[in-house]
Amino acid sequence: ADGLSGAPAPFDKGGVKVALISYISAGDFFQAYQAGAEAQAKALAIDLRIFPGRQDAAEQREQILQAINLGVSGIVIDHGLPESLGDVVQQALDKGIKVVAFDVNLNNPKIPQVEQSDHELASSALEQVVKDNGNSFSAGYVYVAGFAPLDRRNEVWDKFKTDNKGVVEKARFGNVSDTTATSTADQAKAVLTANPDISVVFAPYDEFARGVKLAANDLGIAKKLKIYSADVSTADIQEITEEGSPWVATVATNPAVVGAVSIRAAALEIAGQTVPHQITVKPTLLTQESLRAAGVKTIEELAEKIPAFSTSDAATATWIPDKLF
Ligand code: SR1
Repeated sequence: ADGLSGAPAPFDKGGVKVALISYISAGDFFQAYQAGAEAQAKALAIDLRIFPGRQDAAEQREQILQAINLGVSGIVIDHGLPESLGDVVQQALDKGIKVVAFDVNLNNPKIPQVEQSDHELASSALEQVVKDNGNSFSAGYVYVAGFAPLDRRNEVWDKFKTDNKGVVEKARFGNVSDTTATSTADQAKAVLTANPDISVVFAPYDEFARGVKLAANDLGIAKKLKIYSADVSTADIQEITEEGSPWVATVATNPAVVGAVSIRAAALEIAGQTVPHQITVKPTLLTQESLRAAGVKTIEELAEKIPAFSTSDAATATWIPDKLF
């Protein structure tokens, strides 16, 4: 295998095997995250082995054991349920394999944790909610417990309600599966029909927001609803900016950048270089108004206008190529 000139061992020789083991593969966010990881791995001459996620904890455990048997030098774990991963991850660490976690709290000082600053993400979205709606309204909230980023965003939502007594959460719903958007749409239809006074929905995952928008359009109530989310993709930009869309703001990173950062963290660990325990990729507020005004139609166009969407200074080193998009 060809190595990377000027890189430390083992990257100077090439052929370093790294596994990317995801809990979820469906949806724009996870596809873009994987694409970013692949691009960064290619730039580092890493032999990246991708294990697709099917929201199956037992399968994810099995995949970690398979990666150990493949003789990988590093494993990136993208989401998952911490309670089902601890022992197999420990087996990897015991074999000298470096592990990086994205959005799953593995609570181990040897494992760098990558996240998108979820508290800041949720706070920024809720600041926009108040700007647009004041602090007295009936809300719907989309949440599924057990996913680290959603749990962190939920901490902010809970505090927001405590601080703003005029905000009444009328209904809480949500579903994470391989059909998150359509299943959430079915739930949202029932919720919005039963609670016609809901004027704001906080849906901090783009698949949730897409589901709520679908329901609002089907019910013909898009005009009287405002949806606030996390995440962005080319398809999301289209849905946010289209005429009459109730999806009015999102707070997001470029998931491809987050995927690249995760691989860089693993590479630094494998090379024996310092990696901070907490690695954060900061999100940016994107309102419907700002996207329309900028005439942005794709995530690539966003990356041209906002530097944080093309690269991050997290987990970099002079020997690591980081201009990928
Ligand atoms: C089910 S968890 C979904 C979230 O994971 C990533 O953090 C994305 O931002 C997405 O919102």
